[in-house]
Amino acid sequence: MASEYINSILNKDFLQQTFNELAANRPRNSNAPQFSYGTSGFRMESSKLDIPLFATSLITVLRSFYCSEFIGIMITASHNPPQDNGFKTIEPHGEMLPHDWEPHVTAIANAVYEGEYLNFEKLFLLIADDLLKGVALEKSDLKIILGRDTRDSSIKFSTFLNNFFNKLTFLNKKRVNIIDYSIVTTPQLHFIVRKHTLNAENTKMDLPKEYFDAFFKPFITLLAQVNIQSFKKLVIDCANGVGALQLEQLLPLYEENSPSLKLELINTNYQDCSRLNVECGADFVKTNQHLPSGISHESTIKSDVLFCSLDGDADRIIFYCLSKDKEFCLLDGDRMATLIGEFFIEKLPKELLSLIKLGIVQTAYANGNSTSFITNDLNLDVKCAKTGVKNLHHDAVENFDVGIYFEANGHGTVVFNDKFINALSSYNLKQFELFISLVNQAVGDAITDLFIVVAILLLLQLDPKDWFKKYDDLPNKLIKCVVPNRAAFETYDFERKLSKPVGLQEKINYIVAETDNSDGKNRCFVRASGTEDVVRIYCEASTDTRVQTILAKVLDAIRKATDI
Ligand code: 16G
Ligand code: MG
Repeated sequence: MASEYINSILNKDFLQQTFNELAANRPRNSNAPQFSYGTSGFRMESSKLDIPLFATSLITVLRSFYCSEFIGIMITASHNPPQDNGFKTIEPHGEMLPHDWEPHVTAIANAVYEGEYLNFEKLFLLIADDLLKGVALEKSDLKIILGRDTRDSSIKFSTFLNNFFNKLTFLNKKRVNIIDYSIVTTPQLHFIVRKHTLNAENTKMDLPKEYFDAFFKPFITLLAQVNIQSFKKLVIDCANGVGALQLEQLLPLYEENSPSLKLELINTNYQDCSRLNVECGADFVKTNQHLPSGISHESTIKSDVLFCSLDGDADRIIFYCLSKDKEFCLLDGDRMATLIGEFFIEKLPKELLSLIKLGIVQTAYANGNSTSFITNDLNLDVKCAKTGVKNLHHDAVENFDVGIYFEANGHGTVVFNDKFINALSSYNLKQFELFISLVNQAVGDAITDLFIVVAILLLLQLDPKDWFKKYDDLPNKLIKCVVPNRAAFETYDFERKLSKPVGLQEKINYIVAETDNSDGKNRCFVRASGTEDVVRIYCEASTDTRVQTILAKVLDAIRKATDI
């Protein structure tokens, strides 16, 4: 039985002591949080994270035994404010925790919170029996890779994890291998966990070198082949996060090659964690639809500048430029997906395209006009997935030979299968092959997405302003509403409709239909956030006034339905 083996290797005194400390620290009030491990792991105010950290650590032990490979833990709260933090685990090939394991992490966290020590231990061992059935545990080692973002609290959590794994088991030291990569971007950690697995490498690698060799070198080679005309300067807003640390290492290497495209890094103060994501970064720019702080006047007056913003852990990116009239033009995830789709259509021979399934995966948040553009102008297949990178990733892999997936908020990448790679190899398309080596297929990655977008714009000789003019976004707005219990909001149809609270969807349908909808473009949906204690309301329509009208009425309907 797995539980007997796990039971025999646990350092129970240490586990009990850790449990006691956590139990003593947990807040005692009637608004007890119900923890939930969702698409982006656990994420909340850092002082409340001890118990989720404990649950994440235990499930990582089980997962490492189960896979008999390295499992990663990333400590980050992405675009959230500096006082927040979070954890998510990374699978041996760079994926996220399998969906069916999520309830077990949630169950452990909630059992600890309730202070159910005996039940907790029983629960943990039961989970072990359930999940590790038939696994040859005696042969498995405990192999864990750690990474963290630049938050002050990340150091504390990382120290806890190093300690915890070293003391938790009675396994012989040789069988406990913890590699700490310290400050890294989330996609870098996905990349390096995968690399350890593929190379069967048990010792620490030179991460910056491995990562830059994989993605940055081909980018430089490609730049040397193109005539840089469509824009001359790229301003990169690093959100005062880990992206700054990584890109600062890369900049001197980039400049050695003196390309005529200038790179400028702004918001690079990752040493001061209180500035992380403040007035800058991908989420700030996407939500507020205006420039972040830190952009020089000179950059705003020149016409040949492209801007972009990373988020706090550099797994998403948003581009933008200024029109001739200096209006802000947002080039979001929808625009990146359509740009990449167009590039594949333009550069691949028709015959090759006819052999493969090329398509785009979006979420309900994709602007309706981007979806129409994909269907009507690009003639590509488009699928809708539930929010969360792993849902889009899954659908892209399942449905397409080349699957381009992006959330409007800038999370995304491209995945190719062997059928495509084999088909491509029978054509002599060296530059295209170089291009696809820029793609981090493991997970959406702000730095590699940056290389991809810049490469496409240069290869297509496309001015960012012309990229923006490919289609017009429908006016839209995303707002949030605090409700007593967001779990009461259940959705179906890829989150586009509510099944609960009962009756609310009918009201939303009525509001959407009664507001002038002569062109049939009105659309509004409500879903519970997976990262904040709120529900989100998205609306788009042909005019701002319609958007505002619908949102106000839907907000009112939510308040009535939830008795606020
Ligand atoms: C997380 C997800 C992101 C999603 C967002 C939605 C990952 C790596 N990140 O940041 O894909 O768009 O949550 O947040 O999966 P929400 O549930 O609060 O709207
Ligand atoms: Mg992020």
